[in-house]
Amino acid sequence: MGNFASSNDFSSTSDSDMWAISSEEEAEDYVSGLETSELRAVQRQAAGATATSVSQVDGGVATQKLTTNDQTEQKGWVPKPCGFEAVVNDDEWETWAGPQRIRESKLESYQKDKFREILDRIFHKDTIMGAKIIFEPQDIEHVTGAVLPYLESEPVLIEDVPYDIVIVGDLHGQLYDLDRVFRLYAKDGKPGWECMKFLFLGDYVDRGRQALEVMMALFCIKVLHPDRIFLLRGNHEFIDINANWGFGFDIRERYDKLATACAIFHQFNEAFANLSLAAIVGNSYFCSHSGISLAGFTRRQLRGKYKPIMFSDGDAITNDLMWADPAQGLKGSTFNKEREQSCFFGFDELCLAMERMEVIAVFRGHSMMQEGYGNTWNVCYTVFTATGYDKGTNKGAIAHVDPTGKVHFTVLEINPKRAAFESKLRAVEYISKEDPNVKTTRFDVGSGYIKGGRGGKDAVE
Ligand SMILES: [Mn+2]
Repeated sequence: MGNFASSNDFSSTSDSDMWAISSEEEAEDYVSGLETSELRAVQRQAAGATATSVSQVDGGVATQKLTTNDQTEQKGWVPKPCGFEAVVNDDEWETWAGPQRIRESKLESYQKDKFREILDRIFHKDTIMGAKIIFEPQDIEHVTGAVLPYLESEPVLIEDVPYDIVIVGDLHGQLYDLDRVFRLYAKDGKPGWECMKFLFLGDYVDRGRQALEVMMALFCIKVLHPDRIFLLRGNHEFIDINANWGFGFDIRERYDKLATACAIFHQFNEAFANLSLAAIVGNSYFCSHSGISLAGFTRRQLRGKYKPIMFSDGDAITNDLMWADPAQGLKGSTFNKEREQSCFFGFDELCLAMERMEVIAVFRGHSMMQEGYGNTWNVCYTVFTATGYDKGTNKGAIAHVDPTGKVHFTVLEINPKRAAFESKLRAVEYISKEDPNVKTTRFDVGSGYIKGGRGGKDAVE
């Protein structure tokens, strides 16, 4: 600006000017496109603005010259076209609902049979009782590959999820709880997923024994019924978490070849990176794994986000939506020491967030609830579906948002026999891993090993 002022040449556009018009023709086109009065207005404005800033630098000398000299006014700075057209249409942004969702299964009928076959194996009573399936690696590749276009087609924020839907919270590899949920809605010999819509709040893997079964089931259902089942992402669907908290070990344990196990692990994580972060049910209920974010929490902001998302701490919104927690009695927000990241939010922050997002209540998972569900301040509902989580005694729950928008919770009682059986299964595995001849069962899944891990027992849920 200093140089500008001392040269006193306000129309100066050197050849090196990056916005310079490249030909005479272009210049003429541009100028003739403006009405004379418009042109003058632009010139006057540009000159005036420059003069104001110059006068501060140069004691008003330049200002005097500019405002009194008509000739200078005509030589005033005119914006040059840069080749881009700035189309700002607020209405379009307000109503944009992301990429076009794939609403119908694109599978051929023989492919559908294949996926149904896999589902039959997963929901067979032996598997529900705890037997792990060694899926063919090709089948896993097939399923994780098939689900990708469906997940990719969904925006980061799915805004058009309808009423009459069941919201399912954290599962953590507990296939028998997922089976119970689907059984609740089975009708006329049809499985639950063909009779009801479901929205899952994430944390499908880690801790429990059958994360691979849970994930294969949910992905198979997604490709068969893309508009009946919605899968949101939890903090455990990030590779740095599920490499350490059970899922990675589970895969390593099932597949002898390191290269095979590694490929399977990455195929799942590629799909996870394309899971949506949040959904709005019936234009009223905001749903995400942790609840809300304190950063730029508007629908527009989330519409502007792209997948795949690789890291849960790469940006503030993702980090909050994966890790935050509500805190009774807290005013404002504070660092979340228990999770070692993100925040605790109080009632005032929640209200502000809901106002910005234009919703009336929030559904979240992420926190184990002794009764299966929690109700904070009558507007923030926690749904946790895994019963007896991590050898605990908690019940599980799901929420049904009925066709009129009313919310009903269903509690899954803990089954003591099942819980005892589950710990027995763990004990057997524990013994087998002591066998020096069994190289691939070195890690237990979802128990003792994890407690010694980083962050302590309750740091990750
Ligand atoms: Mn969680």
